[in-house]
Order: sequence, then structure tokens, then C-alpha cells
Amino acid sequence: MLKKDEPSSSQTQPSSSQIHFDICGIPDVELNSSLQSKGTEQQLECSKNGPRVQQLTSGMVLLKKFINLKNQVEIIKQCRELGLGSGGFYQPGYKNGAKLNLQMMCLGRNWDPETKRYGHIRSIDDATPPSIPVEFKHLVQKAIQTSRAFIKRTSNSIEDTFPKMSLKETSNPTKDELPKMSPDICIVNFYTTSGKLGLHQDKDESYESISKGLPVVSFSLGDSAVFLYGDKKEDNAKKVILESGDVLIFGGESRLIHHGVGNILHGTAPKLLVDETNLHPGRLNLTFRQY
Ligand code: MD6
Ligand code: FE
Repeated sequence: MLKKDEPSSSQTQPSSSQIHFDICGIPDVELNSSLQSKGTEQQLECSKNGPRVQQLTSGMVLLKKFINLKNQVEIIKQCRELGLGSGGFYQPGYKNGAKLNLQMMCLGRNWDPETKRYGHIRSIDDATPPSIPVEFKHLVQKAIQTSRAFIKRTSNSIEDTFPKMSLKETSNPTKDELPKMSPDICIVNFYTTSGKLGLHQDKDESYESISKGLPVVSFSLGDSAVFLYGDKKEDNAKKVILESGDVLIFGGESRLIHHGVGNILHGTAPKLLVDETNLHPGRLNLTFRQY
């Protein structure tokens, strides 16, 4: 049976009634048509529940499915456009000549994995990095605000239960745990399904940025990946799956946490996202920082 409470501007009914039952769900069913149907538009705009927030450790917050499908599509399309133009994707190398197992592009400022330095042009072709699209910056701000509000809420409830234990924190617990940040750098990586990134710390930003614990904000799109964190050895690191639309934030005490990317889980990207963008198998990741 089809739901009747759809907008009256309704289009021709798609051949499968499945779409109507699941119109605001994260698409985990096969869809017959994607691009032309308005049902798809609505699928793109809606998400079943609000984002789930998980605090992984102090200053490290995971916002599950924070970016809705419509915005995921827009981000992928913009990155594709930018990636094809001047300053676009290339396969970077390390000092020893080995190539990183990914394609990279920098926005706002260039980061050179060979010298570990930031600059205004990149040495391989003297290109100036494109600017960070303003829509990306807005999403970063929203993600930080959501995380700060979550930390504040949960630390308030701890204060209600153990009022004496957190007296010294009463001024502003959020401020210390996860500071605000205004990104001027975005590193965009595309990992094919064999892509990986070894455990490392992000420590090439300014002394001021790092010492204040200004967070790194990471968007995941496309195929899911195993994200490793918390230790420099892979065997001892904790693991969390990052799915398309997830936002991971690490700042404050976790600003210099070791982290890396393990296996990319082939075929896990939302089908609709792939239909809309033709994204290759693999994972697109955007990390934002303030120099
Ligand atoms: C990720 N990226 O792809 C994590 N770090 O999920 C990083 O850790 C990273 O993409 C430093 C520079 C670029 C990166
Ligand atoms: Fe990193």
C-alpha cells in the first residue's frame, strides 16, 4: 500500500512502491530509478533520525550521518569540479619517493606531504589551491556547534549527578574540551578501494592552532572505511567505521591523537549517492583545519 501523505505536487508514480514506504529513510533498498523521480529528491533531503552523536574520547566526537544525502551529492560534485581544475587531484609522494596510496587536493592553502609544510602554491605545478566553498565552511561550523552542544549537555548531566566533582569546570567546560575553529585549509583525499593511510599525527599547523587544540574536522563520503586511532601501532589502535555522511572531530586533548585509515569497505557507499554522482568505488575524505 502506498502512503497518501505525500506532497500533492506528486509526479508519476515510480514503478516500485518501495520508494514510498521508505521515502525519508537512509536508502538501504535497491531503487529502480534515481535521477528523474521526485521521490529521490525527497530521499536526498531527509534522514530517518537526527544525527547520532558519539564521544570517542575527550575532544573526539563522531557525528553519525550528519551530512544528508543531498549535501553529500553536492560536496562530491563540487570536489569533482575542483579536482579537475587547476590545483586539482594528484597522487602525492613522500620524501623517500614512495607514493601515497590516494589522490589529494588542497583547498585554501597547500599542504605538501613531502616537506610537511603549508604554503600558498604547490611545488609540483605552481598551482594555487582553490578556495574552500562557503557551503563546506557552514557545515563545519554546524558540526562543531553540534558537538559542543553535545559535550555541554552530557557534562551538565554529570554535574547534576556529581556536583562537587566538577566544581572547577563550572566556568565553561565546552571551551576547554572542544574549541571553536574557523577552517582555512581543507585537504581532500580520494582513496580507491585499495587506499590506506598509515597512523600519524596532524601536527603541521601553527603552534597556536595546535596548542589551543583547535579541532580537525573530517567528512567521510562514499565507501565506508575502518578508521584507526589512539595508538601509533596498528595492532593497539582502536577502530571505528566511518560511513558516508559521518563527521569526525578531534580537538582539545585529542588534537594530536594518532590516527589513520585502514581498509576501505568496497560496495558500502549508499547506492543513491553513487547513482547521482557516479562516484568511483572508494572513499572521499575532507579534513578541515585552521592554520
Ligand atoms: C581520513 N585523513 O582520511 C583521515 N591527515 O579519514 C587524515 O588523517 C589526514 O587526510 C593529514 C592530512 C590529510 C589527511
Ligand atoms: Fe590526519
